[in-house]
Amino acid sequence: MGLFEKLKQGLTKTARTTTARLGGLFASFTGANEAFYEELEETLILADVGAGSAASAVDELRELAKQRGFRTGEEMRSALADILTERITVGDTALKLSTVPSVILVVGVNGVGKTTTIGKLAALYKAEGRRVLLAAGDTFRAAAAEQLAIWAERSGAEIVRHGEGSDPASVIFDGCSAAKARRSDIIICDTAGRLHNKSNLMNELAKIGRVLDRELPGADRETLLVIDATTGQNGLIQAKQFKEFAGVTGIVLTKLDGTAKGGIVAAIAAELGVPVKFIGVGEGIDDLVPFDPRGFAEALLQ
Ligand SMILES: Nc1nc2c(ncn2[C@@H]2O[C@H](COP(=O)(O)OP(=O)(O)O)[C@@H](O)[C@H]2O)c(=O)[nH]1
Ligand SMILES: [Mg+2]
Repeated sequence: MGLFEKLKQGLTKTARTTTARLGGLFASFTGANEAFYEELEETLILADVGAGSAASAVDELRELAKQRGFRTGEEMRSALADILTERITVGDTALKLSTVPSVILVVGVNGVGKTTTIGKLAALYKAEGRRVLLAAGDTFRAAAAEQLAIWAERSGAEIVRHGEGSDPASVIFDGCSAAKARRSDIIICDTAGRLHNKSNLMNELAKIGRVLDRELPGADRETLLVIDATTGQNGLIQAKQFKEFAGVTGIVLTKLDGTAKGGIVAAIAAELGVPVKFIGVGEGIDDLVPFDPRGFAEALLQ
């Protein structure tokens, strides 16, 4: 299956709800009037595009329609696809992993799909022929390292893990040593999404950051914040909290297959100014799609 098909498949729920309405709106288009724009804005808000983003996207479309004298629903649809594409294009969607080793640090609250995403990323890079090492930095629950070990086996990656309750930063330290000794191309660090309280979590992540700075100076590092799309606007609030603490370089938006609100991508990209780099569209090892703003906007409005 091609990436665009995967993307479309992942957005099935969004498409069924939103596209049904948008499709009807564009198909029965007889002329740009206020009722049309109002319904369009409402539909975008229902898809979780965010009230501010929806309003400004519709304003832009209104202006453009006036200037260019759009007459057909297809002209409107295609102009809206351009507008949404521009809004969700906020930076490079590719990961920068050019040093050996390079680091991917994966952060986010509990249950959003961090460990699963790491498994999918490991498989992706292994398929490109790279040596991948996973560091089991979520020591909060014994099951967490166990789950990561299963993904390591599935993807053919190596893993460094310690026992439950051990210091996450020391797991990362050992991961760095192992990566250097084994000449791994990419070390992917898992982290806990829950500690005793939020400031503990942020302190722990800062400590991990310092270990990486010290042990792998000059290494390319991507800090990916994982957000569960089904949590809608709550995910956006989490993202703001995480973004405050550290250099989040990209977002992975998971579980897009399980929501009718795929428009959250637009809200996240526009409001955080951090690029969405991957989207998760299922629980399987292949269900991670590099994010493509144009493809996404087209799939949303197909
Ligand atoms: N449907 C769906 N489920 C996902 C996706 N990503 C993760 N999950 C599921 O979400 C649950 C939590 O995932 P996990 O990786 O353990 O989250 P973590 O606590 O952040 O490490 C698991 O049941 C995963 O299978 C996705 O893209 N789509
Ligand atoms: Mg986990």
